[in-house]
Amino acid sequence: MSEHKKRKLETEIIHAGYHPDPVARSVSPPIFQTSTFAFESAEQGAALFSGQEKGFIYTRLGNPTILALEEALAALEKGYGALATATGMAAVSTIYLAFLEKEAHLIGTAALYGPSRTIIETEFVRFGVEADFIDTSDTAEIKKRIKKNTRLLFIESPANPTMAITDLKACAGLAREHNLLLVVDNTFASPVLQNPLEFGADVVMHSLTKFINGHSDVVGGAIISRSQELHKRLQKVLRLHGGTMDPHQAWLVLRGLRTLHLRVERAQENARKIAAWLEARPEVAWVNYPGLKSHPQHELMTRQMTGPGSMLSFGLKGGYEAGLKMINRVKLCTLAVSLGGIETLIQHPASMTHASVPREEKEKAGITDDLIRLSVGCENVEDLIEDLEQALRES
Ligand code: LCS
Repeated sequence: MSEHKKRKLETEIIHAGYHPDPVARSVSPPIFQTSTFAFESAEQGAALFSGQEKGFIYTRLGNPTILALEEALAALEKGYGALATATGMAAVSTIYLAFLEKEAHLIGTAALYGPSRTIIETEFVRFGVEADFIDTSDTAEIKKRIKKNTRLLFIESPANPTMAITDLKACAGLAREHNLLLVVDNTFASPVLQNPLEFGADVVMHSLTKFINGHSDVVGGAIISRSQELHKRLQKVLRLHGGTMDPHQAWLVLRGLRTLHLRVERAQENARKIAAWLEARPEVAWVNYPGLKSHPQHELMTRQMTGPGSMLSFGLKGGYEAGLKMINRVKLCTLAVSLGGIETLIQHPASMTHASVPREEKEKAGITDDLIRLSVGCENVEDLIEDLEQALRES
């Protein structure tokens, strides 16, 4: 990202989507906590429903507080438009419903967030949808798997929890060549570190629960599209199946969003130090962190991200048993799933976030039993290292 773009982003994070209301001129946006909006006349109601007139009708179809968040997200991801959803999984299911028809084929990153693949393998399979979940950091392998009925290339990069990185520009090239849609789950990077639409992706999604809200107190999701056509298609499906956001939820996410760059930068600084420290420890067998030279896609990360972020995973020489002991011994880090909040969280993906993925598939995706995931927060880094050290000492 150029200096100019970074400068623009840092100001947009604070201001995008804000339009002072003309009556009270409140500096914080109002929360329109209403399910429905009054029509001036029967004629106006009909005009709003037919689309002849623009305006709010009913909160599942749109609401000013939700719109403020959507405008901010569209600006940060440089998209045509954004849709806020009830959760990250509502964003995933809306995308699948909108673009997968009966007997369609999807290619996805093997190390996806567990439920993003489980919903295909246990639910969409009922409609004949088939999928190949593969190592998408290998572009040649993606090319081999493309079939006549392939519709979607669903990439998570960096991936949860292996931190594998996929070449977005190469994927966009394959998508154009084979007439597929490229969707990128950008949750782990956030718009501060990566803008997939700039590399040619068609649709970007987020679990807003993570970095964008950033305070582990709200769930939410978002879908940002490159074009009006894609946006309209997704909007239609979202409004019909009803996975929309609530106005109060949107307000909370918007409040969290306003400090996104500050939190991401501080957490990343901490993660760089912790990853280097872990890599040097005698008890540690391996560390997956895109900021380390030992990461297989370190060079690719520097081309498509502005920084490696604050998520990492590692394994101990003592394997699963030692890892379990360690995560039971931490005191400052919290043993919990989720990620991207201001506090440091530690968890065991094989038995927690990815428990729904069959064991054999987990192994293939690199989600081994010894893998521990760390979402580094914004605490003092020396305190975090002290905590990890005491937890490691007797593992
Ligand atoms: N995409 C990614 C990359 C995620 O990490 C998650 C949730 C989702 C989508 C789904 O979002 P949600 O519906 O939860 O807002 N990831 C979680 C995790 O790693 N631990 O707990 C949840």
